[in-house]
Amino acid sequence: MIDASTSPVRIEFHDGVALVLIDNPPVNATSRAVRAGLLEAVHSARTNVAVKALVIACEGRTFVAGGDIREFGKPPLEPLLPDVCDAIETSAKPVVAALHGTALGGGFEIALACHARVMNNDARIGLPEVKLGLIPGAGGTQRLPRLAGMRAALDIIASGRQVKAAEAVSLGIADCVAEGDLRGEAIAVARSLVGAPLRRIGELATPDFDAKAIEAARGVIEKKARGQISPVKAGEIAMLAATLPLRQGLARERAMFVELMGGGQSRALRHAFFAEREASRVPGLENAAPRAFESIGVVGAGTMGAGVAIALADAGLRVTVVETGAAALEAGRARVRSAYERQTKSGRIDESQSAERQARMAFAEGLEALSSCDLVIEAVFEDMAVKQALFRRLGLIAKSSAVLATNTSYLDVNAIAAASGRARDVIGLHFFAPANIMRLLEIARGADSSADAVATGLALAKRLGKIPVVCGVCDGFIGNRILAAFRAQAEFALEDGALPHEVDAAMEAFGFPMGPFAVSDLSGLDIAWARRKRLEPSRDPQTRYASRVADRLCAMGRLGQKTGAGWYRYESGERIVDPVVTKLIEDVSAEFAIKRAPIDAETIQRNIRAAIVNEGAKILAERVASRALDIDMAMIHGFGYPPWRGGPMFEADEIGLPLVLKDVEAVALSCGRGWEPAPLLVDLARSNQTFGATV
Ligand code: 3H9
Repeated sequence: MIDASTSPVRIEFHDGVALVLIDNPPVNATSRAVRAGLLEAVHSARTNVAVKALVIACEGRTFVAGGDIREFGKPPLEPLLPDVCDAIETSAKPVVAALHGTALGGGFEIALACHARVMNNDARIGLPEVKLGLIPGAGGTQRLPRLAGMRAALDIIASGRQVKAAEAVSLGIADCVAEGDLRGEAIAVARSLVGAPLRRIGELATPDFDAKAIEAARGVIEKKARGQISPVKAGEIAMLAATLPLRQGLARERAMFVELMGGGQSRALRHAFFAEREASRVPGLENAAPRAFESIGVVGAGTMGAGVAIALADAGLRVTVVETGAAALEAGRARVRSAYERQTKSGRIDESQSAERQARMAFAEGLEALSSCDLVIEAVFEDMAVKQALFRRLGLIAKSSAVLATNTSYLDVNAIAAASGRARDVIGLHFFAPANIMRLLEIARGADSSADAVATGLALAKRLGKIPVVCGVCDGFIGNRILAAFRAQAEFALEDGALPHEVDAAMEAFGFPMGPFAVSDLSGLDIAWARRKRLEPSRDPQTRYASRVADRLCAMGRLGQKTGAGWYRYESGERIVDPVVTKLIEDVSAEFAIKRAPIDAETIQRNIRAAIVNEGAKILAERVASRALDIDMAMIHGFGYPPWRGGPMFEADEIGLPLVLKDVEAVALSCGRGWEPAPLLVDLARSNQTFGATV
């Protein structure tokens, strides 16, 4: 018997309809108490003659958003959700789901067990289990294909995407959209079902799906999954709905759910889920209140500045973009306009949204236009003298409560802050291009940055829907510093025996969306070249230099896709392996007496991975990052590290290397004196980064 005073599920009676209300903040996840409460509600309705029908609804911001992820990986506690769903579906009295917010995972599965679904206009449904390395485990894979057809179900299940109410109705998933009072309308629907034969999804005919279509669908899912298991398994199990009776299908679903729950990919994705949320809770900043911001200034309307301005306007903020001259300003305005045109053309937003967002932007010449802004973000040319001159003026022009942020990728935030004369107001806000798309936002905390200025950066990230990673000041912060170590390994591989397309293929097989050389061609080789030239005087001659080939490509004018050639050649947008580059690489190897030998994909992956982890360990040891999870988030959200691996530091911990990464002192020791090579990874910090070739 459930204690009604403590249960998160209670019942209200509305003239023959039992309104079952789940109240389990923050997102009404199906914890054990919720499952028990729901089951009890369905059972008690069975014997209560006064109850003719039931409606399941939720208090708070959303309908049930899924199984309780905090319970995952622990021994399952009864009653299990599939049994609760079973009790709902087999109920002799009609049960209707009233959906608001996001009915996800187990929440949507509860709704699928009901005999009808009523949605709020702005509600969404979805089965995001694949994003946690799982498949739906409470009937979703078997009921959704029966309800919406195999094609739509496969798309929803394997992608994990959220479906809006209008689409849900058009796919037959929702019975109707409530026009006003959701619960009232759901109660009316429930009443209308009393006495009529109930439509149980589990009893619907199995969906049509021919073998050829199955094969094609499997291929599409596999390609998109890029090494992630759960979308492929989710697709396979959902396809069983076409051939197996419900009970057998459910049993197969449950077995796969349990198997994946115990696997490494789900562990990694669960780590990523919680790390994403933990990233904004920075130790030491718990009591720091962000400064208020509504109006934001952006200095510079180049690619980065325009992208930042778009991200801000998209989030409903007022933006003033400034440039130095009329021509630059007009070019910036055109850049923003064409970005919005692309978005409307592709259907991401409609004309009125585009107009509304652009109406929030003002363009002005001269910094004086920023005097009333709450926050100013600088995105000008990457040059210390230029940035310092700018901050000197901003320090005087910006209002005293304003936060001043630099979007520098590599320069010393402390030196920029000092120029402003008000270093406590200055932070780094490092966006990644395209700034309106990429989710990572590095927030660099200078030596004198005040806690409330950093908290303002965190609040901005939340407003923009970005993942914030707070870091200290160093060359490249977290992300670009690790990228440099990654790229160095990739370039050593070339000199030692591999070719760009082999390295790219190895890293794509590892799970990166694009290999490092393809990325380099896409973003252009010139920025890194300029940086190398800047750092040349301080380069340690004892350390192996990675970019001899890259330097020569740049000198040849091969700056990547924009010049039609870089690490590859480009013809009609197609990437082609170029014999000129192969010859150049072989010449460089010969010139430096490096005996080339083939390098297999596994070795390339292992060494690049080791370089990333080693650099991450140093970053922790130097306290540039305060937690390993910040490094994982930077790599996943800024650099395409496969999320199903959980990030490099999580992965290193999983395989027992480097031992105690979270313990900064131990990392400092291991970095300084070297740790024993682990079975999978080698310590490249000690071996001077070679692939074992003769150097
Ligand atoms: C599943 O359902 C399996 C079933 O098929 C089978 C079972 C047998 N559990 O994201 P937010 C917490 S798999 C526990 O910041 P938003 C979250 O950690 C599950 N906790 O809010 C955070 O806590 P804190 C399928 C959860 O408004 C707080 O809620 N479902 C869960 O930006 C607020 O979260 C999913 O994968 C959970 N399921 O976004 C849905 N969900 O404040 C995952 C959230 O301590 N959740 N929390 O950091 C989401 O996508 C978003 O949270 C949601 C709200 C869209 C719901």
